[in-house]
Amino acid sequence: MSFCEEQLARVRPVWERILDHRFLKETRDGTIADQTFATWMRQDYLFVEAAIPFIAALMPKAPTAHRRALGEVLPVLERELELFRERAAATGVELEDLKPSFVNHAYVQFLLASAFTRSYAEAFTVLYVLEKAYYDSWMAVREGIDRGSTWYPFVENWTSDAFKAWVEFLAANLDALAADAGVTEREGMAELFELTAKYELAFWEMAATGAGWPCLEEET
Ligand code: MP5
Repeated sequence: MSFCEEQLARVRPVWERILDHRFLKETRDGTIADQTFATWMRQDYLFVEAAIPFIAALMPKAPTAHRRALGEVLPVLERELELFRERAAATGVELEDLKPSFVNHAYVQFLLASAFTRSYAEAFTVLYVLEKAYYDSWMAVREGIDRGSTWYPFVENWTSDAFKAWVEFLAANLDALAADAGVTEREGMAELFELTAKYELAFWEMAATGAGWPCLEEET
């Protein structure tokens, strides 16, 4: 069993709760409240903005063979931000003056801390899991969503052939990094694998509930 398969099997209870999340089911079924989807859009816009420095911070640690692929993701993320702005303008969602929710803030700090303080293989694990989670999540939405849905362009973004190929590239390279890792580093990779999966679940829950900061809901 490859490292990815082994870890996905280990975190399966978390992964199943991601794929079973009401945010995804309601988006798929067209019953999601516009406000709820808007919460996700606003928070994920901030998350994607933060993913750019996360990728950039991986670069100095990356093996030479990974640099080109990492570099090519940066314009993809900029185009993704354009997609958010285009959908926001089309649906009247405000993307100005956004503040991260508690979960989003913690997740982004975790991304950056992983890139800056952990090994390349450990930080690369975080990248794989967050991309794989989005691929699987939006594939679940794709099974049944009306192609004319206002939100369909997001489904297309994370279920495209190009995105699938990117996730497969990440999986193959994560397996190779794990094969070269010593016991301690592999344990670190497994720890970050699980934490990232838990953050992904927490992110859908935050989007569905609109949870901001504990005790300070008005500040979101
Ligand atoms: C992704 C995302 C996918 N946009 N948001 C969360 C919470 N997790 C994963 O990352 P990307 O960089 O948009 O493909």
